[in-house]
Amino acid sequence: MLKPVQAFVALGANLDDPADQVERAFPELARLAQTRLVARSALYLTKPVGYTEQPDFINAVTLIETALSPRQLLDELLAIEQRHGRRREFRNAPRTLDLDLLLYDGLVMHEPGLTLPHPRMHERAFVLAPLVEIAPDCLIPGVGPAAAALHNTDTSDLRKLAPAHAILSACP
Ligand code: PH2
Ligand code: MG
Ligand code: MG
Repeated sequence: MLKPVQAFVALGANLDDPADQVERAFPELARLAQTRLVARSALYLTKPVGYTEQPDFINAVTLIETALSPRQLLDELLAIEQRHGRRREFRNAPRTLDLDLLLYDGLVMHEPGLTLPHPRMHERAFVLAPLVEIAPDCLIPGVGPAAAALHNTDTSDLRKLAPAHAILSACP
Protein backbone atom coordinates (compact mmCIF):
# COMPACT_ATOMS: atom_id res chain seq x y z
CA MET A 1 0.00 0.00 0.00
CA LEU A 2 1.23 3.52 -0.82
CA LYS A 3 1.79 6.03 1.94
CA PRO A 4 -1.30 8.29 2.19
CA VAL A 5 -0.95 11.62 0.35
CA GLN A 6 -3.09 14.71 0.08
CA ALA A 7 -5.12 15.25 -3.08
CA PHE A 8 -7.59 17.93 -4.16
CA VAL A 9 -10.71 17.12 -6.17
CA ALA A 10 -12.97 19.68 -7.89
CA LEU A 11 -16.70 18.99 -8.05
CA GLY A 12 -19.05 20.52 -10.62
CA ALA A 13 -22.67 19.94 -11.63
CA ASN A 14 -25.38 21.75 -13.57
CA LEU A 15 -28.12 19.15 -14.18
CA ASP A 16 -30.72 17.32 -12.05
CA ASP A 17 -30.49 19.30 -8.77
CA PRO A 18 -26.78 20.21 -8.97
CA ALA A 19 -26.44 21.17 -5.29
CA ASP A 20 -27.76 17.76 -4.27
CA GLN A 21 -25.46 15.99 -6.76
CA VAL A 22 -22.43 17.75 -5.24
CA GLU A 23 -23.54 17.32 -1.61
CA ARG A 24 -24.05 13.58 -2.17
CA ALA A 25 -20.61 13.24 -3.75
CA PHE A 26 -18.71 14.27 -0.57
CA PRO A 27 -19.70 11.18 1.47
CA GLU A 28 -19.13 9.02 -1.62
CA LEU A 29 -15.56 10.31 -1.82
CA ALA A 30 -15.13 9.80 1.93
CA ARG A 31 -16.18 6.14 1.52
CA LEU A 32 -13.51 5.31 -1.09
CA ALA A 33 -11.07 2.61 -0.01
CA GLN A 34 -7.92 3.87 1.77
CA THR A 35 -9.29 7.42 1.65
CA ARG A 36 -10.39 10.01 4.19
CA LEU A 37 -12.08 13.34 3.59
CA VAL A 38 -10.07 16.10 5.29
CA ALA A 39 -11.89 19.28 4.22
CA ARG A 40 -14.61 20.50 1.91
CA SER A 41 -15.43 23.96 0.66
CA ALA A 42 -18.78 25.70 0.58
CA LEU A 43 -20.87 25.37 -2.56
CA TYR A 44 -20.40 28.09 -5.17
CA LEU A 45 -23.00 29.12 -7.75
CA THR A 46 -21.06 29.91 -10.92
CA LYS A 47 -21.74 31.02 -14.49
CA PRO A 48 -20.73 28.48 -17.15
CA VAL A 49 -17.23 29.04 -18.54
CA GLY A 50 -16.40 27.96 -22.11
CA TYR A 51 -19.67 26.66 -23.57
CA THR A 52 -22.02 29.28 -22.10
CA GLU A 53 -25.43 28.15 -23.43
CA GLN A 54 -26.09 25.92 -20.43
CA PRO A 55 -27.40 26.24 -16.87
CA ASP A 56 -25.35 27.77 -14.05
CA PHE A 57 -23.09 25.38 -12.13
CA ILE A 58 -22.62 24.39 -8.54
CA ASN A 59 -18.88 24.04 -7.84
CA ALA A 60 -16.86 22.99 -4.81
CA VAL A 61 -13.46 21.53 -3.91
CA THR A 62 -12.50 18.86 -1.42
CA LEU A 63 -9.20 17.83 0.16
CA ILE A 64 -8.77 14.10 0.71
CA GLU A 65 -6.02 11.95 2.10
CA THR A 66 -5.62 8.77 0.09
CA ALA A 67 -3.37 5.77 -0.40
CA LEU A 68 -4.86 5.15 -3.86
CA SER A 69 -2.52 5.86 -6.78
CA PRO A 70 -3.42 8.79 -9.06
CA ARG A 71 -4.75 6.35 -11.67
CA GLN A 72 -6.77 4.36 -9.11
CA LEU A 73 -8.21 7.59 -7.73
CA LEU A 74 -9.10 8.84 -11.22
CA ASP A 75 -10.88 5.55 -11.97
CA GLU A 76 -12.88 5.88 -8.73
CA LEU A 77 -13.84 9.46 -9.61
CA LEU A 78 -15.08 8.35 -13.04
CA ALA A 79 -17.05 5.52 -11.39
CA ILE A 80 -18.79 8.00 -9.04
CA GLU A 81 -19.61 10.22 -12.06
CA GLN A 82 -21.14 7.16 -13.76
CA ARG A 83 -23.28 6.40 -10.70
CA HIS A 84 -24.59 9.98 -10.92
CA GLY A 85 -25.74 9.27 -14.48
CA ARG A 86 -23.00 11.27 -16.22
CA ARG A 87 -23.31 11.29 -20.02
CA ARG A 88 -20.57 12.65 -22.27
CA GLU A 89 -22.35 14.09 -25.31
CA PHE A 90 -19.73 16.68 -26.25
CA ARG A 91 -16.85 18.56 -24.65
CA ASN A 92 -18.05 20.87 -21.82
CA ALA A 93 -21.63 19.57 -22.15
CA PRO A 94 -23.97 20.03 -19.16
CA ARG A 95 -23.44 17.31 -16.56
CA THR A 96 -24.95 15.73 -13.46
CA LEU A 97 -21.49 15.48 -11.86
CA ASP A 98 -17.91 16.20 -12.88
CA LEU A 99 -15.08 15.17 -10.55
CA ASP A 100 -11.66 16.49 -11.59
CA LEU A 101 -8.42 15.49 -9.92
CA LEU A 102 -6.65 18.84 -9.43
CA LEU A 103 -3.55 18.05 -7.40
CA TYR A 104 -1.99 14.86 -6.07
CA ASP A 105 0.81 15.40 -3.57
CA GLY A 106 2.67 17.99 -5.67
CA LEU A 107 3.01 15.45 -8.48
CA VAL A 108 3.58 16.57 -12.07
CA MET A 109 2.58 14.00 -14.69
CA HIS A 110 1.31 13.80 -18.26
CA GLU A 111 -0.42 10.58 -19.20
CA PRO A 112 -3.40 9.93 -21.47
CA GLY A 113 -6.46 11.12 -19.55
CA LEU A 114 -4.46 12.15 -16.50
CA THR A 115 -2.51 15.41 -16.37
CA LEU A 116 -1.34 16.76 -13.01
CA PRO A 117 -1.76 19.47 -11.93
CA HIS A 118 -5.09 19.78 -13.76
CA PRO A 119 -4.03 21.81 -16.84
CA ARG A 120 -6.73 24.51 -16.63
CA MET A 121 -7.17 24.84 -12.86
CA HIS A 122 -4.97 27.95 -12.53
CA GLU A 123 -7.21 30.00 -14.82
CA ARG A 124 -10.60 28.94 -13.44
CA ALA A 125 -12.10 31.08 -10.68
CA PHE A 126 -14.74 28.38 -10.04
CA VAL A 127 -11.89 26.02 -9.04
CA LEU A 128 -9.50 28.49 -7.36
CA ALA A 129 -12.02 30.21 -5.06
CA PRO A 130 -13.17 27.00 -3.29
CA LEU A 131 -9.59 25.68 -3.33
CA VAL A 132 -8.17 28.78 -1.62
CA GLU A 133 -11.10 28.74 0.83
CA ILE A 134 -9.97 25.36 2.23
CA ALA A 135 -6.20 25.64 1.50
CA PRO A 136 -5.09 29.29 1.53
CA ASP A 137 -1.39 28.33 1.23
CA CYS A 138 -1.87 25.80 -1.57
CA LEU A 139 0.89 25.75 -4.21
CA ILE A 140 0.20 24.65 -7.78
CA PRO A 141 3.36 23.01 -9.20
CA GLY A 142 4.67 25.00 -12.16
CA VAL A 143 2.28 27.89 -11.45
CA GLY A 144 2.80 29.15 -7.89
CA PRO A 145 0.40 30.04 -5.08
CA ALA A 146 -3.25 29.26 -5.83
CA ALA A 147 -4.18 32.50 -4.02
CA ALA A 148 -2.09 34.54 -6.50
CA ALA A 149 -3.69 32.70 -9.43
CA LEU A 150 -7.14 33.45 -7.97
CA HIS A 151 -6.19 37.11 -7.75
CA ASN A 152 -5.61 37.10 -11.55
CA THR A 153 -9.05 35.64 -12.38
CA ASP A 154 -12.44 37.31 -12.70
CA THR A 155 -14.53 36.26 -9.69
CA SER A 156 -17.56 38.38 -10.55
CA ASP A 157 -19.46 35.33 -11.88
CA LEU A 158 -19.16 33.37 -8.61
CA ARG A 159 -21.46 33.41 -5.60
CA LYS A 160 -20.44 31.57 -2.44
CA LEU A 161 -23.53 29.92 -0.97
CA ALA A 162 -24.11 29.80 2.77
CA PRO A 163 -23.36 26.39 4.28
CA ALA A 164 -26.45 24.19 4.67
CA HIS A 165 -26.29 24.38 8.48
CA ALA A 166 -26.33 28.20 8.36
CA ILE A 167 -29.46 28.13 6.20
CA LEU A 168 -31.14 25.67 8.60
CA SER A 169 -30.27 27.69 11.70
CA ALA A 170 -31.72 30.81 10.08
CA CYS A 171 -35.18 29.17 10.07
CA PRO A 172 -37.38 30.12 13.05
N1 PH2 B 1 -16.61 22.90 -16.06
C1 PH2 B 1 -16.19 22.88 -17.30
C2 PH2 B 1 -16.39 23.98 -18.23
N2 PH2 B 1 -17.03 25.11 -17.67
N3 PH2 B 1 -17.98 26.28 -15.87
C3 PH2 B 1 -18.35 26.33 -14.57
N4 PH2 B 1 -18.89 27.44 -14.08
N5 PH2 B 1 -18.16 25.26 -13.74
C4 PH2 B 1 -17.60 24.10 -14.18
O1 PH2 B 1 -17.46 23.14 -13.39
C5 PH2 B 1 -17.21 24.02 -15.55
C6 PH2 B 1 -17.42 25.15 -16.37
C7 PH2 B 1 -15.47 21.69 -17.82
O2 PH2 B 1 -15.38 20.68 -16.94
MG1 MG C 1 -14.12 19.58 -15.48
MG1 MG D 1 -13.90 16.06 -15.72
